[in-house]
Amino acid sequence: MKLTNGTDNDNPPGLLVPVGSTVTWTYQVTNPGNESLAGVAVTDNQPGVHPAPVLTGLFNQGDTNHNNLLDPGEQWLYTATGTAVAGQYANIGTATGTGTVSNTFLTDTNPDHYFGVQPAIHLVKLTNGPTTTWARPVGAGGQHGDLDVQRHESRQRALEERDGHGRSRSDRYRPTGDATPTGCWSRRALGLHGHGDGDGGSVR
Ligand SMILES: [Ca+2]
Ligand SMILES: [Ca+2]
Repeated sequence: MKLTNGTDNDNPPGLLVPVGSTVTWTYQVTNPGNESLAGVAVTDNQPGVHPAPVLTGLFNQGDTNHNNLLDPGEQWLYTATGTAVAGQYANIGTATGTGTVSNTFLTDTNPDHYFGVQPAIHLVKLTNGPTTTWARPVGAGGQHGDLDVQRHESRQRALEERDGHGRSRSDRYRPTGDATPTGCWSRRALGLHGHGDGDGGSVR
């Protein structure tokens, strides 16, 4: 059996790990038969992943009788480490050994998976954007409909709020006798910049 950070993940996505963190793979090799095995070795299919035996002295930690044979009931350990990459990752461990009586070559494989997570955040800040499109009222009487009246009043309030000297900028730019019957002032008279002149065009 092969584990990632101590957990078994035969199927994706597997364990979630931070990108750049150290990943530890553990390979547990057992002998479910009744014949001792010699020449036990473990490999991994991913380049750069090299399983090494976990030793106690000169013997594998699981070689309890210190005979260098994987006997029934023993569990030998191998381990390898790597650095987590982003996204889905999979690798397969392979254990091999040979029966000491039958001389049969045996092999077994086990996969494991992790998913490297990488946090991110993104912000877009705009000034003077996006462009606002004003709809011309349908069926409104006169040169200015209700929407136009609201737009002019809103822009006048904005101008007045920006004036820090107690007088309305709209008053300063408001020429005598340029008012429409609805109380709107022409864009040119108010010093506003934009397309159109109260004609329902785009405002920037
Ligand atoms: Ca042994
Ligand atoms: Ca596994």
